[in-house]
Amino acid sequence: MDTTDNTTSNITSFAADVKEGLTAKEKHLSSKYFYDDNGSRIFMEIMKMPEYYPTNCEFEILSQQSGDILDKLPFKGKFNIVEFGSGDGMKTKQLLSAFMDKGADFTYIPIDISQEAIDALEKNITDALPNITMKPKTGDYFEVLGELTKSSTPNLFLFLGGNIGNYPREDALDLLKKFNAGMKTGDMLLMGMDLKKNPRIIQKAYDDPHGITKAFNMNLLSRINSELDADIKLDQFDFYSNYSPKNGQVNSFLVSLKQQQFYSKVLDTTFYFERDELIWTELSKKYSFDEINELAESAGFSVAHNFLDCKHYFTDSLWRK
Ligand code: AVJ
Repeated sequence: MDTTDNTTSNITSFAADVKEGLTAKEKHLSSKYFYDDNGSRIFMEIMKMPEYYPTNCEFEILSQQSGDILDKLPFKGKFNIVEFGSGDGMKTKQLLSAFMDKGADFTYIPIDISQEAIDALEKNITDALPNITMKPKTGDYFEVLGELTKSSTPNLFLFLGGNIGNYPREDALDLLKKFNAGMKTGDMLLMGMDLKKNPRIIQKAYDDPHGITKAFNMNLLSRINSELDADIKLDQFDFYSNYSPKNGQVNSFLVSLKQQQFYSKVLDTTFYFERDELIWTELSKKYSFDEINELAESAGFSVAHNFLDCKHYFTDSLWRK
């Protein structure tokens, strides 16, 4: 799900980040730690909720407009489709299948840090598309990027799902500049980005009535209990999420319901909370088209086309280096 870390994230960086984040003046835990096995399962539940529109919107775009996406690519012959953080491939399958129907000559290279995720994806894709040429890679995005620039084959990079929204502006720019540095002139990037829209729609997607997003956040505390041998009382924390239409940000928090403390044996540290003290867990940024253009240009790209769902909630934004 994330570019740098996920289920296989090593205990040391999780431990160090928990210690830093929960002793900071404004407490925080990174959303990249949502996605252990349990968290990934909860995220799949989120994607099935009617309130969580991004999945359906992007599925619609890729089911209905992949032919148009192919038409916008400037490539003459063979090309690679390189995917960062591919998940279960349900949405990507739509694009790959449309490209194959249109006779495109490509190699599909999904990259993920988790071998388990890559194995599942490979089976899922080859079952549906037995004729596909697929060369999955496990490892760090940027190591793989380095290898790809050495070959003269042009690349279409996929960064779907709206993951870029989890990065604060400076971090998003850093990441996109690194992508850019790993690309050749003429290479393309298709980026899923969630758009600004009626604030009630967004609010409901992140503060759902089923409590699934709450469970997703609470999983961070469960991870601390099990991986860092801690004694957090889960029922003494609540979840709060808020969309601000002024800055386009959904910010999510865990809230300490009373003055309390917990102890982690692994960290040999006691952590203290005031009543109503917040732990910031996630940013999920929503964009305007002006912001998309500005972000693309700041990172060295130009926007070739925005592919929108019928409600105009979400864009797969096609960028050219
Ligand atoms: C997977 C990062 C796109 O920000 O919408 C869903 C994660 N968080 N509900 C998002 C998420 C709360 C999701 N991304």
